Amino acid sequence: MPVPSLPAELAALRETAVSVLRGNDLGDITRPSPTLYPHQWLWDSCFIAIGLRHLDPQRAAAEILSLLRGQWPSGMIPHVIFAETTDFYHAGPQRWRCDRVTTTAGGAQSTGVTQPPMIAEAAVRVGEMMTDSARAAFYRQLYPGLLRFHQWLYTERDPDDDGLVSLVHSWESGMDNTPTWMEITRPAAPLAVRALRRINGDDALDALRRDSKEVPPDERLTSGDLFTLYRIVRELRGAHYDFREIRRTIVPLVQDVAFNAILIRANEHLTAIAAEIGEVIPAGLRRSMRRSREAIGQLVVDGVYYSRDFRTRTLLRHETIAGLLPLYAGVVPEDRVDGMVKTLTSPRYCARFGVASVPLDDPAFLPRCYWQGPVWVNMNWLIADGLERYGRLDAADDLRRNTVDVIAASGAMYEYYSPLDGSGAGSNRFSWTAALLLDLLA
Ligand code: 9WN
Repeated sequence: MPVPSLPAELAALRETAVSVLRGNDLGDITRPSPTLYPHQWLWDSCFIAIGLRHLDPQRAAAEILSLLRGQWPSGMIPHVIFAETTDFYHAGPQRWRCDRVTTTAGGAQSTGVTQPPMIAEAAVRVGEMMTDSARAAFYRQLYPGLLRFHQWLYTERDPDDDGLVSLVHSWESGMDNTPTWMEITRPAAPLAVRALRRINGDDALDALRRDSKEVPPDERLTSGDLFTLYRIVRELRGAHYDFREIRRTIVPLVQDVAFNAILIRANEHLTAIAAEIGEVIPAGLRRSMRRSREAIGQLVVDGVYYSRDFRTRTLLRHETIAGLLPLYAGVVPEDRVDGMVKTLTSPRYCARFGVASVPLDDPAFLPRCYWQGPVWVNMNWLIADGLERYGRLDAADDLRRNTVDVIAASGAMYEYYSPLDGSGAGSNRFSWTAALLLDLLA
């Protein structure tokens, strides 16, 4: 691929991004980070493919197709497919008892939950870089598995035909400790966690955690929250990952607004993929797709989109970056768009370095703590795409420029950045930051 002509500083940054992706390349999958995430993650691989397409479209297509190796007979595509590497990840195969449950059709070991369905978006972006015949071949390989995944999302996770699919773990949202999820998750804390915390405070719990060697623990989930997420994994396994059983347990069930927005957009792409290769989307799925576009309108109050508790159908009134993704889905009525643009470019969301994951005036806001405030490059990318879709080109350009600037300021591909001073945090050499930078510079 020809390298675009860039000023020297950006050309060097681009080289850094390329070297990060090469360093994290494990063959036909890319790990998100060399120090924190040694396996394949669903939505990471999609963002990674969107960047890799500028280097090697076939390799980018392989990144997407490799997700199908993990597909379960039910149609689910898991959020992590475990690589055969030394496992230093805190929620690896042992946490999921992969030795006892072989679940994927291809025999790969995986988690039992999914992640935002970015696959169709990534496939279309990669397809844009291919010849017509190569694209058709790629789509034909991908389509059957991708169709089953979208069907599974509705049949399994939207049992009452709401048009909104429910998530069973905050890891499925991709935004692990976002305040919306933590509030609904905390009541499921294990008894031992509550007892230990009462007797010895959080220090005793901190001593037990395994995930915080690379990153200061106060920049990640609290230990209590982490152990609660592990407990939910146990509950899900006990319920055989079957939604009809899960809904009878203590597992929090959320109609997550970001996940559903991404699904709505993915449905459009899946429809385009099917049309291109002469396939017809089954009528049942077409009905669900239509219902979703209408149902997301039930999540808005006073111009703000929220996630909803599946059991009580009450809105979880935490304003976060997740509520901005209906722009990306293209489901925001025109008369509401300017209000949302004003919000996301206001000091509340910071704007200088992109969009903060939690507004600065939220009591939960912490500038360097994971999904509790930092700016994430994938979120900026999705929101900029939505702004462009609505013709708000200046706002989209500003957001993209600010995203490149925040990466350029440190010269490093961090997992996330402080919205206050742009400092990098989390893992360095993080793949989707590198990949989406390549896309922004193309
Ligand atoms: C759990 C890999 C993943 C991202 C998520 C991010 C983080 C994992 C973790 O890392 O989640 O899936 O261990 O915290 O929140 O969005 O896909 O980069």
